[in-house]
Amino acid sequence: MTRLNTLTKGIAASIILGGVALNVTSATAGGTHKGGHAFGEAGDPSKATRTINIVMHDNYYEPENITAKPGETIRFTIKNAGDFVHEFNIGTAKMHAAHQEEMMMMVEHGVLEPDKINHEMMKMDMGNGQTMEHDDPNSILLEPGKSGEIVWKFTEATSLEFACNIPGHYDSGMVGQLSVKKPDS
Ligand SMILES: [Cu+2]
Repeated sequence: MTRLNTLTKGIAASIILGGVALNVTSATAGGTHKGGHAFGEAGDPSKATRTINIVMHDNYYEPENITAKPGETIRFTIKNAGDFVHEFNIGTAKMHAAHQEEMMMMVEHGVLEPDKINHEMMKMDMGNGQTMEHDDPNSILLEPGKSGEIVWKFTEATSLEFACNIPGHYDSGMVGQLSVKKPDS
């Protein structure tokens, strides 16, 4: 049995028994905590100095490269122009790898369908006060035709990725480079 199957069974058990804490959540993946990350935090919309429009296609982003400055607050407006559900998630490559496991479980449990998000299932308490809901300020999950926005404050110079962690999408090219650097470096 693969590790993933074991994790999946763990979730199913939590739902049925209403017990056992689940260790794999977006809140803990990559050593993050609610609302804050080493590379930044949820931004104050009134402090956003720039808006970047992102269009999500099957399976790539437009644009595929973004540059931000340390200390800058950016408003990202995101539109899903594809036929499938897509995600815009800002993080490190390591965070995305961890998130891909969660997304796989969501698909296996029917929470995520190729072109649809089962919002009611997402809100289901897994027995430890945690849900599969994606309310992390660094990510947004959109159904086909939907739009949304994220306001993020970048704090330090670093190399990040924006990515879609729905099974298969990252590997087929749904990832872009986001470099946070001082203007003259
Ligand atoms: Cu995608």
